Amino acid sequence: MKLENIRNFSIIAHIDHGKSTLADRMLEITHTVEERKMRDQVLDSMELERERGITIKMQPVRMLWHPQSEILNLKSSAEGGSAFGGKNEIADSSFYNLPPTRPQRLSVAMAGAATYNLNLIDTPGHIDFSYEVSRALKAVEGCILLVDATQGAQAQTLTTLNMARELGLTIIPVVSKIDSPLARISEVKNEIAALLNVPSDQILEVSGKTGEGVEKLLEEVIKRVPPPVSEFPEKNIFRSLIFDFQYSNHRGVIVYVRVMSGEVRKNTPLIFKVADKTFTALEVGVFSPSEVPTEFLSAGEIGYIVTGIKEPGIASVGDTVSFAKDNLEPLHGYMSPAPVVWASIYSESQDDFTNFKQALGRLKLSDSSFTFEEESSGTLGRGFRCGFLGMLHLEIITERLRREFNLNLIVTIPSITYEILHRNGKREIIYSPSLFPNDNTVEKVFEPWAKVKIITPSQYLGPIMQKLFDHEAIVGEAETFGDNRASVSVDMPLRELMRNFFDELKSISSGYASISYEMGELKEADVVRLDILVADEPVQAFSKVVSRKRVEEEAEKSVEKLYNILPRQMFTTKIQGVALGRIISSRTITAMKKNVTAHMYGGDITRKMKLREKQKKGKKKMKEIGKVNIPQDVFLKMMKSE
Ligand SMILES: Nc1nc2c(ncn2[C@@H]2O[C@H](COP(=O)(O)OP(=O)(O)O)[C@@H](O)[C@H]2O)c(=O)[nH]1
Ligand SMILES: [Mg+2]
Repeated sequence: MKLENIRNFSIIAHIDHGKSTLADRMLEITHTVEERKMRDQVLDSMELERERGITIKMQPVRMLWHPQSEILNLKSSAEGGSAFGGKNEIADSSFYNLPPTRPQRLSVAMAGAATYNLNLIDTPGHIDFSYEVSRALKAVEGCILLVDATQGAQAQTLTTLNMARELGLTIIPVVSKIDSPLARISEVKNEIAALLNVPSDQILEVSGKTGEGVEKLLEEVIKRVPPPVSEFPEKNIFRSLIFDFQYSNHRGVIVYVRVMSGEVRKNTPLIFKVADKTFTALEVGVFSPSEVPTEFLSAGEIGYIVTGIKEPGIASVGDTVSFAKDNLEPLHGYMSPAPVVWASIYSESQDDFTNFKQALGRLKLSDSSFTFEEESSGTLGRGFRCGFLGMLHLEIITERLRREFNLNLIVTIPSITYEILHRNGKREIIYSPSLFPNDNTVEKVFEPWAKVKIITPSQYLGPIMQKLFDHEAIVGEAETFGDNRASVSVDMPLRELMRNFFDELKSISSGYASISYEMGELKEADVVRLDILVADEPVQAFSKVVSRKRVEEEAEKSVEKLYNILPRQMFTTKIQGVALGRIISSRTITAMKKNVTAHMYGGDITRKMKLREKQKKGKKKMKEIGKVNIPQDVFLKMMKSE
């Protein structure tokens, strides 16, 4: 396909603003998906995505389209110019006060009844998956910034907007869900106009539900988004950037690439430049939206290459795939995202350890943002310390491990990392609360802070400020924009952000306030470790690091929660919260009544049982902590913050 006829764009928006539904209509208009195969949010193909109604992974799709519209088929070259020359101010990115970093080739004649190759990448909207968005944006020249007419601009709207701006992409602002009786079209347009600094009549309107405005939007994409340019237009020097990959049991790693120059065909010897590993392309193709083989992939296009590579750890996003004999520098890749929360995961039975390890390797081949490292714990055996981009990411990964690999897992209470400065000057990073030092060797503790942006209808500002105060936030500037919106910038300990702040914010604002954040600096923290003991044994998975001034409240909460969810045992069981060497909170679960011998379990027998348990360690099921049976779902419930 000629570069002039290619457009690469992405849809970005806050979660639920209608990206995937808009993509559905585009797939229909361009006849990319057969009618009988069409279903709502067809690009959300993962079972979990469909069940929860959210997009987790970006999804590229190639659409071939022959626009019917007069505007695009104007015989403009016959007029001695182009429809997109200086006359058409919409096509000029400087109009949007955006840096014109991408070369624009709008003067190329686009007249006639051309067929366009439109490469769309649908993206997730939740903050935990913004790494997906950042990668998608590196593969395109423009994006549709979608804002829900019933919701207005939200925090993630700003975050994705800033990402797109930094990359110098053409931004097409669009109001979605205009069919809804709750739509506040002109109000929301004013908000976007203020955010983008554009006149509100330049903002398009669509309904993904009825399809209104979608064809027009596609035409605007062709008009406003510049075609891609090739790094080496004259020669066939194949170079492509990996922005994602998948794993297939028989075909190995399948890399998703944006071709920067040249063209590639099946059976060509290629190389992963950074990993320095050669392979032969088993197949090349495009997404339609499922993989469809093509004869070749050429400059400007988005598609896939089947590598046949089955070893983990070779393919990585941001790497360059080029001809094996290429001796140029690799393309500019991506920064790996730093995990935000950590949790340790153990298979319930140690017999599953090998399977579990394999499963993690496989999962990483479809989610490059997930990290893991082997560790071992006294009571839980061998497991993995895993890093996640947020709580939803953690939830999705553990759920996928259970479903896709059929594993029974114990997940510890998630935690952020702390940096300890010991009295002897040694610095240490602590990933797991159960390893947080409990003695007086600690000089100082440092913790990460987050830079948080909150967007809310102005009337909720008061209660939000109170919440911010409760969560130790330092409130910075607050601005109002549009008719009734406020944005507040705050710094907050990441620990406090993870302490259910998202849910609390949602509930005090009736769901209208939204949040986005990035990691900030380390600051000194006043925190202590809280252990939960069951029948006098600390359960490592339940340990937490909490603010010193909230230790009592937290101890009571955890003990109470466990008391309510732990099944009764054969004997009376004490649950205690212990911090700083003292018992802070305690509850006792009485023994099961039907067991007549329950009252006979004295200290002696218990001790013997403990001994026996220790001997059996390694063989026994991991859920047996000490002498108490803690079912898997108790770990899951304890892991969730509320
Ligand atoms: N009324 C109306 N609802 C819509 C429209 N587009 C999407 N929705 C609904 O909004 C919700 C989120 O849509 P989805 O496309 O998954 O949003 P995404 O998270 O941005 O991909 C779903 O319940 C859709 O049915 C629209 O144009 N009009
Ligand atoms: Mg979606």
